[in-house]
Amino acid sequence: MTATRRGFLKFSFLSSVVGALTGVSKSVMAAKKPNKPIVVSTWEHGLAANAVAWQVLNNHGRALDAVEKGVRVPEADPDVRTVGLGGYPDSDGNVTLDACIMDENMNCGAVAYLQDIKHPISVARKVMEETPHVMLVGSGAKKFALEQGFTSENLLTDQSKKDWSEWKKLGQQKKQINIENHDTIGMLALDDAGNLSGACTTSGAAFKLPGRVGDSPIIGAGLYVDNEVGAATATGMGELMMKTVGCHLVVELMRQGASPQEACQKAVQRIATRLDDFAEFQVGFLALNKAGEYGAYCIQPGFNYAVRDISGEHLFDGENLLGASK
Ligand code: SD4
Repeated sequence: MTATRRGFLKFSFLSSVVGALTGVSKSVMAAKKPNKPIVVSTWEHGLAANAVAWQVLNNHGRALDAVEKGVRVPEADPDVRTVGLGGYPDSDGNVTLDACIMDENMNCGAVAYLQDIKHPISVARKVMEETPHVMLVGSGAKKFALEQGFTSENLLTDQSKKDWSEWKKLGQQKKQINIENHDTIGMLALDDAGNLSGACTTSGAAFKLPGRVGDSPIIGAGLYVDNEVGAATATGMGELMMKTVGCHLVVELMRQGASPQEACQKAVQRIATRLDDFAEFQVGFLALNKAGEYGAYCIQPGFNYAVRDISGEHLFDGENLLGASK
């Protein structure tokens, strides 16, 4: 047996013993050198967002700065229809935004039902850094944003107004299941220093009941980061993630040894075994661990996610429960 092979076997044996003792995933142990820096995010618009996050990461910047800067890209893009400017309004025609952010030290900040402020993620970061609280909502969140120097602007674009008027004309009573209107961005990053952070921002379910808040600003439901283990974010019909505290579940599954891919799959399976109506909705989970390994899983075909690391930029279809990938 060659020395290299003996060395490898010894490493594998030690890895499995240490893994068994500490509960650290085999895949984490197997990765000798973490794949860092790396950023992952939901949907195709994640490509442009990742590109901006990558500039921060590639310059040895902090994951927290990367995810904030990254998700500001779709927030400012009127063509991304369920985030920030140009997002679909609620059933009364008001654009209301939800967002949260979490760093490597368990610090987190969130805003919900925020109106007229284009970058809810940056307000969420201010809540995290400038207040003793985790979440501000509605008029209080807006007042805080204005005090922090954010400007008030109309976020209802002509296109969104038109779509809302048509929706009203059709007299659609049933809230949309978010299979088509799914542009929430959740982003996770691992920086050069080996620290994880995440961000999630959305205008929520299109034409939602006024006052409705989904999973995206709820720590544990739409986003969770534990710097010892990994991070997860979600997209789709928020009520399902809220009922199962989905992203916290994904991170805890990784803590128990699941790879990011397995953890996302198990979390979707939990939804499928607990919630009778799950097949009417889309839910997609995306996860990243400390080794820079990532994975995703969803209920319906159609969910994709963007990855940027030293190997370049990639767009992958998420594996799904109910059908083949598109
Ligand atoms: C929500 N999860 O408000 C958000 C919507 C979403 O892709 O993710 N759309 O329920």
